[in-house]
Amino acid sequence: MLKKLIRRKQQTISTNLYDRKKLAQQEQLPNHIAIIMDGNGRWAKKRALPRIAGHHEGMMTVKKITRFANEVGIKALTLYAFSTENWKRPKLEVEFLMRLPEEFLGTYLPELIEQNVQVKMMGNLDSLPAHTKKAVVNAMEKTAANDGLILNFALNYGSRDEIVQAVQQIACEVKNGTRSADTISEELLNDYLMTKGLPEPDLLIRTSGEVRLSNFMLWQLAYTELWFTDTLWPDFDEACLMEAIESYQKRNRRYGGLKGEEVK
Ligand code: V07
Repeated sequence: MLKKLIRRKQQTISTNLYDRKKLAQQEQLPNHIAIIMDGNGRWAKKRALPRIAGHHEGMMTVKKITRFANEVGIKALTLYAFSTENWKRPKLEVEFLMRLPEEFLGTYLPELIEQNVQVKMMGNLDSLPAHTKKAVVNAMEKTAANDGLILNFALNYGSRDEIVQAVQQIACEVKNGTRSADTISEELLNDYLMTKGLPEPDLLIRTSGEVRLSNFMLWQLAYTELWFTDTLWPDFDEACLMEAIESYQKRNRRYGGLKGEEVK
């Protein structure tokens, strides 16, 4: 009896989610969602588990959310997996984190290929351990021709670093005479950032109750809707993502009568 009730409850939940998904698809969806996946350590601490258990659970959430975003019809999903600051963490924790891309891709790459997902990276890949770099480069190569969801991982990424390296490249061209300073524009800078070719995020999600950007996509988030939740990343699920999308659509509806420029 209890089992039956539980099953019925689960069915209601999934039906609701199904309906909400269909409803959301009738409106303008955010093309590009970026997520700061915070709260993995706190999730583990609450359960008296080591921090790495939280990171591992967080990786499972990445799979779940990628699948769902693809089903909904999101065009690009950028996930902040490792910041340039994260090297300061204890050595064993960093070593564990650097194994996660391999583990993730080892079990999930065939499904990503099958689902037509294109894997991309932004960040400095050259200073990653060789085994990590090999796994992510292989995933990018194997999915390069796919034209479904773009799954963009920020790995060893920092936004100020990104802007500095773009400016350095442009300055070099000015210095050696291949470019004149008056050709420097927002569009040009876009072309030198690691998000070249990607649309700007329409929606930024940060989990775990922190309300700051932590050096993430500072240039690209200029006009992005921001959505914060107290939910810890390992507890984040399909219903949470739907809630964020619905909130984005509600805000968009409110601005419905305005032209693009006025919205900005
Ligand atoms: C990491 C799990 C998610 C929460 C945030 C911290 C821990 C997936 C990846 C990954 C990266 C590249 C790639 C495939 C998967 C990952 C790191 C940490 C370093 F091609 N999750 N995840 N990478 N966490």
